[in-house]
Amino acid sequence: MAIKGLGKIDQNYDGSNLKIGIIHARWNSTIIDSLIKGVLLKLKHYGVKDGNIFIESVPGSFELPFAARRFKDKLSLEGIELDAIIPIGVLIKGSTMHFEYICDSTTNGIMRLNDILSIPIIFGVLTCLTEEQAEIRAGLKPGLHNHGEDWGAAAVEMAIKFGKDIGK
Ligand code: RBF
Repeated sequence: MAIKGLGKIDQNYDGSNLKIGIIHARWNSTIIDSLIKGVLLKLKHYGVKDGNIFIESVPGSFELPFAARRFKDKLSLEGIELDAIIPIGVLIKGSTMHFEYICDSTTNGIMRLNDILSIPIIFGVLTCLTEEQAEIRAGLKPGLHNHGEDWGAAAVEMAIKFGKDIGK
């Protein structure tokens, strides 16, 4: 099975001035942990400092859009202005209709945040038919690509190209 990534990055980005928020669900935590590792690997690769990475968790993916918005507000009150947020969730199809509803509301919620907030909100949600599919996409099997890395790279690129500091 071909696991595609973002392709070759178009510039060598310097993320050393960026502040990035990661908000993750706790459902399917083994897979989530691997995706977070992938995100952190790429953020660090682009020079984002440890102290400029802010991590918070929520129970499940449904909570991600609301929490991402409030997370930004909360940090803002502390004088921390995020440049991008990466919400991370793993949805695995079960025997109820919950999968469809949660996928739909989470995806729409994250998309709407991109309109509401002035910073890029990355789509760090896996929607999988099986646990094995999710493990493959999270790079939990040897030699496979971890999609978390793509989300880290996308956050840096989007924050630099289209983030809150454009035109300053
Ligand atoms: N949250 C996830 O992040 N991934 C899931 O696969 C997932 N499946 C769920 C299946 C059912 C039947 C229910 C009731 C909830 C599920 N949730 C899942 C949790 C959901 O995102 C949310 O945290 C809870 O519904 C509380 O608002």
